[in-house]
Amino acid sequence: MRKAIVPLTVLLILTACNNVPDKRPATADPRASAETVKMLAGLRYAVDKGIMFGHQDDLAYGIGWVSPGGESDIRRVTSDYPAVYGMDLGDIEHGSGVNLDSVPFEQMKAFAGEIRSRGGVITFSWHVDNPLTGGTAWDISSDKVVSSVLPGGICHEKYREWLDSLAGFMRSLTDENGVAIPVIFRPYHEHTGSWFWWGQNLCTDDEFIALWRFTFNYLCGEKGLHNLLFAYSAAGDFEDKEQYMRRYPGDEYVDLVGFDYYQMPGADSRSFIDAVSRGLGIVTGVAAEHGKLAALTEAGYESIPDSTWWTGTLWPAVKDYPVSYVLVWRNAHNRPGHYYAPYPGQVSAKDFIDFYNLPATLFQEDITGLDIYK
Ligand code: BMA
Repeated sequence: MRKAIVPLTVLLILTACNNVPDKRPATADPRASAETVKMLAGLRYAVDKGIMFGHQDDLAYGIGWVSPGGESDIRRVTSDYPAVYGMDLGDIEHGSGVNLDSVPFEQMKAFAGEIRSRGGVITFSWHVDNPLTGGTAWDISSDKVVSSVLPGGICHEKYREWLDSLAGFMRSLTDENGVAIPVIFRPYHEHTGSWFWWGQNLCTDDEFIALWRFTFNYLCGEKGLHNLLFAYSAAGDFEDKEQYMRRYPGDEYVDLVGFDYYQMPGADSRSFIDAVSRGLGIVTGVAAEHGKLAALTEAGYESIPDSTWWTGTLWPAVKDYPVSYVLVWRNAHNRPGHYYAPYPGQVSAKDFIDFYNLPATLFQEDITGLDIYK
């Protein structure tokens, strides 16, 4: 026994001296379920194989169709599903049956089971209403909202109830054996912008961090949820690493770091490539330093008017970075022109197939082989 201990001690000292970041799949939640720990390890492994493609509300609706069919615009174009599926929990806080975009939560639950059985990855954002004013997530009329939900604040009890409702939904996500499905939870996104009530100019850094930590501790502690990986995701216009990290709640509260970036109408491809590359340079650096995953948590070009956007703009922007996934936003069925993925006949559909065929873009069939849950 003693003989074994000495070399191990030496090894530990050497490792510490080398200052090599610890690459073990340690989840932020120290009591994360075995499946969640495995998923984090699988996601890390997949980064070496390529970049997973994700799509918001992929199974819920698309251009010219609305579920219950379980269709997918990505599948209609490529004959394959995305690897990552985004969904939004906005309105779960009110115990509503449908989210802010009218997707039934029962349907999301069914999709989660389906996605899990295919080996796909699920990520939830939360466009949560403004608890102080009763407005939407975009109601920025008060800069007291975050402080109002913190312990001692006038909306604190209400916020706990909202989290209870969210926790109930998260807990209901189980596979065919009744095992909790691990998901990536991405609350309070785009916090470096000032268009949501938790944004840059709407609360102090300390308040934001307190909001994050309270939410994490309440869900993983009091509510006993252990199937969550936490994603910290800024708006794409952050200036530098210092600004990116200013509201970082700490390594014990985060599993994945990312940001959202869109190509605006009229902006050129070069500016998108430059901005995304610059952001990924910073965020993948942070990820490496802190032992986290990195992702382009939302991206896109509304209506995709550029016929070679996928291989000519998106891919050059991301391909050189160790990124877990890139998720494009939703294909609204009831808001003309508000779509970010191609559909059959769409001007960029052919280029999307070329993008799909690149060896380093990962879709469902690619990750089935990797089995990130094992
Ligand atoms: C926004 C738009 C809105 C939508 C919201 C939440 O970017 O797509 O129409 O309600 O996301 O999904």
